[in-house]
Amino acid sequence: MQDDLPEDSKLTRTKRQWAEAGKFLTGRTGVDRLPPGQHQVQNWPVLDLGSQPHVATATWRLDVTGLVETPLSLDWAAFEALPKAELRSDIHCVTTWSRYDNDWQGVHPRDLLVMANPLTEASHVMLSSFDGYTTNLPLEDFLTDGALLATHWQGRPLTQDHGGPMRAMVPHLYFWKSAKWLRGIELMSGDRPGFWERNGYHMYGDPWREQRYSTD
Ligand SMILES: Nc1nc2c(c(=O)[nH]1)N[C@H]1C(S)=C(S)[C@@H](COP(=O)(O)O)O[C@H]1N2
Ligand SMILES: [Mo]
Repeated sequence: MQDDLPEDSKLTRTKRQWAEAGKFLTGRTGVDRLPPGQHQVQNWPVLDLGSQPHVATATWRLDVTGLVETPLSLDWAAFEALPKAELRSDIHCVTTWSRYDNDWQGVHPRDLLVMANPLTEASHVMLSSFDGYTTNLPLEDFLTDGALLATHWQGRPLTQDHGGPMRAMVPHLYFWKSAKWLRGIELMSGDRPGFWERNGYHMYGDPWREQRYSTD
């Protein structure tokens, strides 16, 4: 037997990458799939600050600013020209509902951010939205395979109430980190609280560690 299989062999590395990626798979069954304190819903609740801005694609823009070599300001056509991705994820909202098997289409944040040439100091992002909402997360989390700048849900364009024409979707964090009607992405050299984070919510928000509030 190969009990001396090297730690860094190609095979071991590949398997390890699969295992790490498996953290974000949604194919798990049973209690493992539902984070602590959550319950499953079949509908898709709408949560916002009381306004659902109408954002026409004709005037839509997405800005990438802050610690980047090449600031970007894309119109809808430029955004549509980026490579498309599809993925399935579970939603976990801090208000305790979880919704399984959401099929999304959109653009991976990393496929956009690579064009902006982030500076090495950039460690976090602030997402800001057309309704004035903001939320913060580590750049690394925003660049994961699971994250999306989502334009479609279950095969249809994202409706206005759920953040259409485009929203962030970061399924491994509580859903308040997934800014609807996304308008801007600012790269920062440290963490800074967004709207809910200033109002008692956790700076990171991992549903599996039940990081709901800043006191957790
Ligand atoms: N722009 C914006 N994005 C937002 C919010 C908001 O009020 N404004 N609410 C957040 C919260 S608290 C949640 S739980 C989810 C809700 O998304 P949904 O309405 O599509 O379920 O959006 C998040 N993104
Ligand atoms: Mo939420």
